[in-house]
Amino acid sequence: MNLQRRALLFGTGAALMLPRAAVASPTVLRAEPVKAQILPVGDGKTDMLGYNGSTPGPELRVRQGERLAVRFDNQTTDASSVHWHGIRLENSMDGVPGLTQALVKPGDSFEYDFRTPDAGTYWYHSHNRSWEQVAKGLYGPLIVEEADPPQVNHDITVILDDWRIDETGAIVGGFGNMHDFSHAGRLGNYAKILPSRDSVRLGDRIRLRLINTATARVFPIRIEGLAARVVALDGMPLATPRPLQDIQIAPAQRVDLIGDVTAAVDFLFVLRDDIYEMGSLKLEGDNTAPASGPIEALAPPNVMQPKDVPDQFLSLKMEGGAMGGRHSGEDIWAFNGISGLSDKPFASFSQGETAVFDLINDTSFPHGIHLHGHHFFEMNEDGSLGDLRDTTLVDRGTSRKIAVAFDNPGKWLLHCHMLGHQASGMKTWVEVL
Ligand SMILES: [Cu+2]
Repeated sequence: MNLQRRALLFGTGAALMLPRAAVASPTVLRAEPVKAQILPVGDGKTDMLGYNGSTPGPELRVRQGERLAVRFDNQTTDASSVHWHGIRLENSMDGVPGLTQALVKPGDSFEYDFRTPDAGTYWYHSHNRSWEQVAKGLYGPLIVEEADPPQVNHDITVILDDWRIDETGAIVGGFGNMHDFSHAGRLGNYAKILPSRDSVRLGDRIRLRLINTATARVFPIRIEGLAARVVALDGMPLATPRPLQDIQIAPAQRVDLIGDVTAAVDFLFVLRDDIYEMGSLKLEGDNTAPASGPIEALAPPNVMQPKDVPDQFLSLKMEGGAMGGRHSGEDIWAFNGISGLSDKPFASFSQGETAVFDLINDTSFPHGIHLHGHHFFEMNEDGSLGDLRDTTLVDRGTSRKIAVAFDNPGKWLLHCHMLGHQASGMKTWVEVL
């Protein structure tokens, strides 16, 4: 499906602002039907799902090490659950129906209560029928603040999303159709940013927390008007901030930037033969006392390092889909010939064990592989440890090794975060004993 050029080229002023926690994070997250202004103001509103009256749901903010206690109240007509993406939390709070908790039926509630060990940019989303519930709006940002946050004029959350929507603003149906599942997933025909504020001053130093909440879309993004460095990926600080270049951000991934505003900050979606404006932060005034020091690294992550010699070496082959080879799984997609969750885990680890996974993409589509409850290192060609992430994009016909130090006991999902792929077989689980 082609992107609607008219809808994408809406320019400035039409940004939907993210609802922001005013003082403290709410203690209830109520999933319910909402109306949202997804199309530009003046066009129709969209019937969606949200939390506490809005989609995205409220931005939850806690300090590193604090507990987040939220009662999830399901006021929708479908069973649901909440997954706290990227948080290394207790297994019983991970929000995966059938693996870590029971489904939360309509009218029922569930108490989530967990510690947030790592500062950074995270998000929460439905983990039941997620290809539909996330696409309809059941997600929101979760920000864990550093004990000593970097000095910036504004800390701005920027959600990137796309929707499959018609001219009247109605979400197009056909969730879970075979064509989407077997190809790239449910790609939207309309995309834009949802920033938590829509203006900055010339000379401001700002932090941007990019979150791709789309169910299938990989966004190649160019940001103009900002002299910035990348300071964190998937919540985890980089040892050395990197100069900002075009960013590829897969579903569920996050990128944190800190930079100085040199013009209106434009977010450009770079397609093969075209560039779309996804929105911008407009300029309002000058900062007469701009920050001048270098952009420094955030405090290093406190994640267990993998051993030099892994305890286990595992091969995880992504198979199936359209234009893919045969496999023995019973659904569209499979890992190592098995579709969906088996009774037995794909692998078991003792606490403290290191595993290296070779993620082999033997399909015609890219996949963003997400491990619950842990972060892992992408490994470089020479075997050294690269970026620390919770979701890694493996392009079609390529492979990537990741190294994981398994230190969090429980049953953890390992799946493709193109949510239609997950729904049609590309998922498994591991156990840490
Ligand atoms: Cu996939």
